[in-house]
Amino acid sequence: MSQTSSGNAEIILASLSDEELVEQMFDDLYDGLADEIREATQILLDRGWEAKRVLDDALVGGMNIVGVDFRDGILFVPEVLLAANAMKAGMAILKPILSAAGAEPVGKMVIGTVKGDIHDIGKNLVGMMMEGAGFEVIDLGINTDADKYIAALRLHRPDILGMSALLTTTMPYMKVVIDAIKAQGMRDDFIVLVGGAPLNEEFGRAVGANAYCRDAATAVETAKRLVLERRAARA
Ligand code: B1M
Repeated sequence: MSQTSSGNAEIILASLSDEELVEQMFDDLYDGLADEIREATQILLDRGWEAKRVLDDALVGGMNIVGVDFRDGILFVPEVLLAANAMKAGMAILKPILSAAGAEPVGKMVIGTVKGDIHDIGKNLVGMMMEGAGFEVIDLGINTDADKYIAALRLHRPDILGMSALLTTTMPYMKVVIDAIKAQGMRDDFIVLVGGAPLNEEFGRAVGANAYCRDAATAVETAKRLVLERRAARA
């Protein structure tokens, strides 16, 4: 049973309808209430919601509201950090379910947020969805420089390199990484996928990536398709 900070009234999350609960999750994400998000995520799963639906309709939906108010100067960094933490609490419950595909890995991906950038929610989401689709994912974390990417590519020999950037000031670093990989004579060894809110297809082409992925689902589809094409071409 949880109390939320919405007003002074105690709200029993389990007593809410699905629709009310999702609305309440939007409020609780906004207020950065990790315990409530954890509990509500579990309630929706217990009610038979698919993990992907909880993620898309409740968590990502709520985070979009936070993003708009952050953009408009209604929320500030500390509040957004709390919201991000609350989202992570929900994601921690969903992750093992989304990743439960098991079986032989479909392929391997090294992923990281580029140098100068500490946004990792989208990158983590992509990693989770890729794991859910059967890929092995090696996550290099945030603020990843070219040397770290290259060391990981040499060590893990993945099918895919994934890079994430959320800032217009950090997205050009993707080209630095791709140029560094080219300089090492390794560019053709990997599929390079890029993503992040400020990017688009044109940018992906301009930096020399194989594809730009607008969201986690697109990343999974694109990764599967390109890995299959590459294996077919090499067979
Ligand atoms: Co930041 N921030 N932030 N922030 N932040 C943005 C990105 C911003 C758009 C907000 C705004 O002004 N509206 C703005 C960037 C503006 C710009 O560059 N044009 C911004 C800013 C300015 C900043 C700071 C500079 C603020 C400051 O300090 N003054 C600072 C930067 C610090 C740094 O990185 N050096 C900063 C800090 C932060 C927090 C730390 C407070 C926090 C991050 C917490 C964390 O990640 N652990 C934060 C947050 C949370 C946001 C917003 C609100 C939400 C981002 C997010 O998590 N979205 C964001 C506003 C917004 O985007 N609406 C904002 C949810 C996530 C699921 O979506 O990351 O887009 P997204 O990922 C998607 C797709 O893009 C794609 O798939 C994902 C899932 O569908 N994708 C990939 C992403 N990566 C991929 C990689 C792939 C494939 C697909 O590889 C294959």
